[in-house]
Amino acid sequence: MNEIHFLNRRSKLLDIMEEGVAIITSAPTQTRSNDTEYSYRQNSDFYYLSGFNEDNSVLVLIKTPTSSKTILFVEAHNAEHALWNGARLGIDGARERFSVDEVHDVTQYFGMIKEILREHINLYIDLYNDSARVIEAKAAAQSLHSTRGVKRHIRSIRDVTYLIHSLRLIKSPEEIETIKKAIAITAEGHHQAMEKCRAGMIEYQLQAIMNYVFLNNGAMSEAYGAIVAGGNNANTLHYVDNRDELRDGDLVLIDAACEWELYASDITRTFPINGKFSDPQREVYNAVLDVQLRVIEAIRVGVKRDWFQTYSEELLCGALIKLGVLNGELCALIEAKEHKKYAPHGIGHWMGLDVHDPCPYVDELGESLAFMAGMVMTIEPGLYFRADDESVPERYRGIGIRIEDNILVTKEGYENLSSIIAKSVEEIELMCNQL
Ligand SMILES: [Mn+2]
Repeated sequence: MNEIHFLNRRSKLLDIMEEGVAIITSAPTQTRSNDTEYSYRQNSDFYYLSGFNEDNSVLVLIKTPTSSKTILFVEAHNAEHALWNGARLGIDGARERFSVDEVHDVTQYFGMIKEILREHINLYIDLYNDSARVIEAKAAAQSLHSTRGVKRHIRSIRDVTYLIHSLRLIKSPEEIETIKKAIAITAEGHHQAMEKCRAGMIEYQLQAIMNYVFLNNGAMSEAYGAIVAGGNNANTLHYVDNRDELRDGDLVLIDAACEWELYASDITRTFPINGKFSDPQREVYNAVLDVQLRVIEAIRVGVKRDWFQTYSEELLCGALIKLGVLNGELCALIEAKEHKKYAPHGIGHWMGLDVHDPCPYVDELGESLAFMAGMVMTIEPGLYFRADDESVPERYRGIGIRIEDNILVTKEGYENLSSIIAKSVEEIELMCNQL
């Protein structure tokens, strides 16, 4: 993504801030074991505003009644660090690459932030994730408060993330393109898993096939820990062991996707390990698919998210009645939340720089948000029938199915960004029997 996009985002944040200082910090590195680290993943908010991928950096936005200024603090180039870990961009490099007003060595941060805060009354930080640099800023504000001769003091500390997440809710055309790139690679991963799956393989071997496709196409990593769940394992919603054998006659549920330039995709497909749905599997599969298609069909600008959740629950409950899992009258069953036992999770979530984008679901008054063009959400209905659940007709026991696509709300209605991935019974059986 081009520097102009990051510049635009910073000016949008300055627009919705009141006068004051906003501090957004990079993610810390995380120790994996002893002296080795997890591969670095930037804080999504910091990346959204800076496009900068190094740790130990801070972005400061300053707004006065008449002007604004952006400052980026970065770690200076260091020969020792460069030898072991590769060169950092450094101060001159950052000045060249980023259109911020000033770039400084991060070692100057504490002294400079103290000078900056002398002039302001509002401080915007991540209230719920105090990083070392945020703690330093608070300490600077506190010491100014007890310094004689300082006329203005920080009087309110606000959450900057809420403002950033409100901006992140609506995706730009460039963000949509980036998400589409992630989905294109993920699609190939799912298709290869369908083609290469055989009874007797281990779940992690399907994960390995997908990860090969992700890395081989230049994606940096999975967007989240993959779920590869054969048979009854699909009924454990966050199953990530992925170490069981895939058995002939079972389904396998794969919830896995890659990240491209820090943007996520999030796709689930469920398919027969031997390439052919049994009758009971097809019945449940088509019930879930029908719900998914109808929910997607209802997406349009102006529909409230709450209505949409309710609608999907009605459809799932109706499907459970049709399958003979629930008996009774729809409204009464919904009222008693009887469907929740077999369809326990929500219909979907915002998706973007985070797989579960932390964007708001309600407005300032707590009212459910209505869909607007540019929002991206997952639609992922599922039905889960545990093998040991005697309340379920025997033919359906041990079947767990989820189908998940990534949907963009458009002016005209919606665009299914992942429509290229095999989904109908016919498409899936064809894909499974390619090789
Ligand atoms: Mn999801």
